[in-house]
Amino acid sequence: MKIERITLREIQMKLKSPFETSFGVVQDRRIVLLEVISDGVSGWGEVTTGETPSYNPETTDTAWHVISDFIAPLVIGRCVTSASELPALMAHIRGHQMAKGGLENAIWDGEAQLKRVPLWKLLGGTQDEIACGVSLGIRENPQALLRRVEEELRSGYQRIKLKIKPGKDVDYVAVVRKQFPQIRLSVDANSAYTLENATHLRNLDDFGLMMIEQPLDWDDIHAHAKLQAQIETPICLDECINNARHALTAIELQACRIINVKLGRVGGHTEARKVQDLCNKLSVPVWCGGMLESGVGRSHNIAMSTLPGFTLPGDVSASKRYWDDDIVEPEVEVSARGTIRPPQGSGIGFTVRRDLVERWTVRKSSWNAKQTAA
Ligand code: OSB
Ligand code: MG
Repeated sequence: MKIERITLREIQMKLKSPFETSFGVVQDRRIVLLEVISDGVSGWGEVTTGETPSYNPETTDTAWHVISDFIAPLVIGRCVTSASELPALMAHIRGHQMAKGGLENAIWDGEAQLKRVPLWKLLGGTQDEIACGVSLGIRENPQALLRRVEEELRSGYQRIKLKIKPGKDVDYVAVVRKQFPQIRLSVDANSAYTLENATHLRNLDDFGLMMIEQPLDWDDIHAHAKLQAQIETPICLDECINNARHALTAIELQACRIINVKLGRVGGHTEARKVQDLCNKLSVPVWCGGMLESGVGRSHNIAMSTLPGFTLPGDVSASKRYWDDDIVEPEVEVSARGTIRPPQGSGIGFTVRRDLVERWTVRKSSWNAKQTAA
């Protein structure tokens, strides 16, 4: 495959309602999309950075900079036999996994189309129906949260994840658990606590949670090992795991019992596949996390979720939970039993709505391979 053209753009999309986590509130998304033409075929990828460096160090603007100044000039005009060669090509660029992942995933989409297979099958996916959960932002009070939980359960979602932070944790979980003793329930702290809070966090052990996600510092695997030894609730790492080596470290140190895989955070499908493969071999369940993606990122998440290690419901939910209009056709829909069937069409299996993408684009940049004699 020759990488013939790269188009980088930023689009702005407004979430239907503000989403609050322990690190802040977001409603106006600034999403970076990549379209890569390989051998005449167009593939799409999404850079899953936040607008601010509060979840991890990357942002919309750092991704724009790194792709414009380093990644696009490096890969334009290159010939590769598979998208899986991209990580090695970009290895001397340290970090910036989300920027790299957006590009690599666009090439995966193109590769699958050239091979006329669905991306999920090209990746080695085996599940033709994936289980979906939802992530609920922090609310003003437990009653408001309860109303949201009821709504999502009525839609069929198989697992409810509550965002928590100090002062809005145990009481909120208690109210939800009392009303719904049987549901699969988990919490996500996005690094809002320290080891000194271990005694407080132990109160969560009363609620039969599936997991507590990333309670401690975003880059501190060691501290999570210390906490896991003091609480019964399984720890799931999100922010801490940027590659398969980190996953191995965390598992061997017993810092977690579950891992959340995000395509952007680990740098694309190639590394995500390694993480799930390692975890599968070591019997550590994984699930697909979300980053409030548009339909493009969501479609890649669906493909990844079909891999054999993804045994727990992911944060992969319907387009209509986030957007009035999504940029893919058909929109991502979730069945009444809380599942998504990956599409049968080639590539990501969703069509990008170019009219909407164009309308919402606020900046755009392109690179073209030099013409070479055939
Ligand atoms: O920690 O999983 C997280 C959103 C933005 C940043 C971090 C996280 C999240 C979510 C939302 O939990 C997942 C989604 O519905 O896309
Ligand atoms: Mg998380």
